[in-house]
Amino acid sequence: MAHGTLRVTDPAPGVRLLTIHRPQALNALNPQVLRELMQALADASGDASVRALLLTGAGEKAFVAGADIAAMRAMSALEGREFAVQGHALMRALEMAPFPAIALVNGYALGGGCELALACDFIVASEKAVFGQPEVGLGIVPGFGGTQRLTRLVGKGMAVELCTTGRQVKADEALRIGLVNHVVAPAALLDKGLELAGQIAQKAPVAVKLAKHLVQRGQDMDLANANAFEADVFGVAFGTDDRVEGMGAFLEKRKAEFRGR
Ligand code: DAK
Repeated sequence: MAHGTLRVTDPAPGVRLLTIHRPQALNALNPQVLRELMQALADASGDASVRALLLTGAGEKAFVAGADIAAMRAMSALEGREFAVQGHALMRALEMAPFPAIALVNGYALGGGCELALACDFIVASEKAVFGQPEVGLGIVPGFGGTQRLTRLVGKGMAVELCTTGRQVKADEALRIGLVNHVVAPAALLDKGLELAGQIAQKAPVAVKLAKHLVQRGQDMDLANANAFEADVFGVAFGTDDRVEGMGAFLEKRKAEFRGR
């Protein structure tokens, strides 16, 4: 399916692929892109057959080169506020989606593009990926949660360095500092995403969803409360048919057939 700035496909069973498609502006985020991403995410979240989401950018050069600077320059204060609300809602929706969302970063992921990747559950990069928060060079600060999500992922020192210098980070350094989980050749990026999404799609659906939410929501809790939350959610997983099937299949030495119940 094609929205104006988005390509939506299902390249493998259980896998939804969203490709931001504004190559003439290096896939920069304008209000239309945010709106269409939000709609596509809502569609995927309401579709129980979607088990994992891949998010990438069209073309060879960019994942997303940031928020659209031309669009932002023309915004009134009220439009700027609306853009901020839209962006935060999208980032939150990715985190709360009922399936893991994997950013496949194929090139530049700058500013809002880096923040979009950070809002996914994890990032896989091509060797051509470049990350950065260049906002201070434009007289602004990261505005879609970048200061907070970057800090949680790479730690305070590196986050402050990157957000105050605007320094760009290439794929090998991104791997070293824990910003991305894997780096692969550009031609292998989609296949790596499909491999990981395929592994997720084979596991028990409810357990996958719960595991993602435990990590996402637990990171904002203190350890004692997060562990108590985990114990409660463990109890929920224990009550599923899939738990009975998964343990039974192991003991009977056969492949489990999960039904998401
Ligand atoms: N916005 C609009 N157009 C962009 C763009 C962007 N972010 N990035 C690139 N383009 C356009 C270029 O203008 C150019 O258009 P034409 O001149 O061909 O019409 C085309 O894409 C190709 O770009 P270049 O010719 O510049 O390509 P190069 O290979 O020479 O350079 C580059 C690639 C990625 C290094 C360079 O394009 C670049 O530096 N781009 C800007 C990167 C940047 O500063 N990004 C951060 C933007 S600030 C907010 C929340 C969040 C944000 C804002 C508000 N609120 C809460 C309200 C986020 C802010 C940002 O992301």
